[in-house]
Amino acid sequence: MVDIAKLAKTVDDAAHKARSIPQLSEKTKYSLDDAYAIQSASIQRRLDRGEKRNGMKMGFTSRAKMIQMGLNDMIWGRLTDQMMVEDGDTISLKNYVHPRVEPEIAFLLKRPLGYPCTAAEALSAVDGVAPAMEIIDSRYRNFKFSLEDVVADNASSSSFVVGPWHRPDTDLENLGMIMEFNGRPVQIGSSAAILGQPVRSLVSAARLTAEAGEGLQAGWIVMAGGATAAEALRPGVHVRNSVQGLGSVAFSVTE
Ligand code: OOG
Ligand code: MG
Repeated sequence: MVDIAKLAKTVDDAAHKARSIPQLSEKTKYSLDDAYAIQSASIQRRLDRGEKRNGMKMGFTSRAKMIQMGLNDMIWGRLTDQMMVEDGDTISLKNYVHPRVEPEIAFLLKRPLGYPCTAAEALSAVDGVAPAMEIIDSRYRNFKFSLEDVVADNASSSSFVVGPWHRPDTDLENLGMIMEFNGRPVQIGSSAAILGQPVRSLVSAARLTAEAGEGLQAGWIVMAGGATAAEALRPGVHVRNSVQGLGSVAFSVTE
């Protein structure tokens, strides 16, 4: 029997204290279902500390991300209010193990979204779309993991930052995305890299959360997944993601 509660405490403690741990699978054999149960229990520990659930994130929705991490299956994770960084704020590396940043698109839902749904139905539940960035921070040493390990670790979720909201009927099909460190482009991509079009990621988010018996809720933010490979953060960088037609979102990094 896999001790879900114990493994949930292990990943939650590592995230809470920003300390790296060996991959759970080194000592324990567990399934993908177990991994999502560990994730759910670890998020419950955060909710028990007073955090509020405010969304979900999709992972490995682009080829660039799959290639960078060597995994081919879409995954998802749970977001809380404590993970949210205000646009323009400064984060301290002290709160992370080895954070990386990736350019994303975010959706804000105005009503619950179940599954099955078409892309048009998914869009009709959207209140706004925004340029965004996710700060991922695997709790595993050297940012190395199996599919089960990364799922148990809440899909490397650590922080996310969302820029100005735009009307939900904004065309998201093929928007240029440029992520800069101190004004120098470090990753260049397109929203089309996210499953061909980010709305498909929202449909997948509806499917995966419905399969988990949760669904997507009104007021939630859905992060569609990195459009490019992620970049390691270092002290002194000012990070900006500019998305064609959606403006930009930024944050700074200190020691
Ligand atoms: C896993 C999280 C993947 C994305 O946007 O593809 C992800 C990782 O790369 O550590 O957030
Ligand atoms: Mg991501």
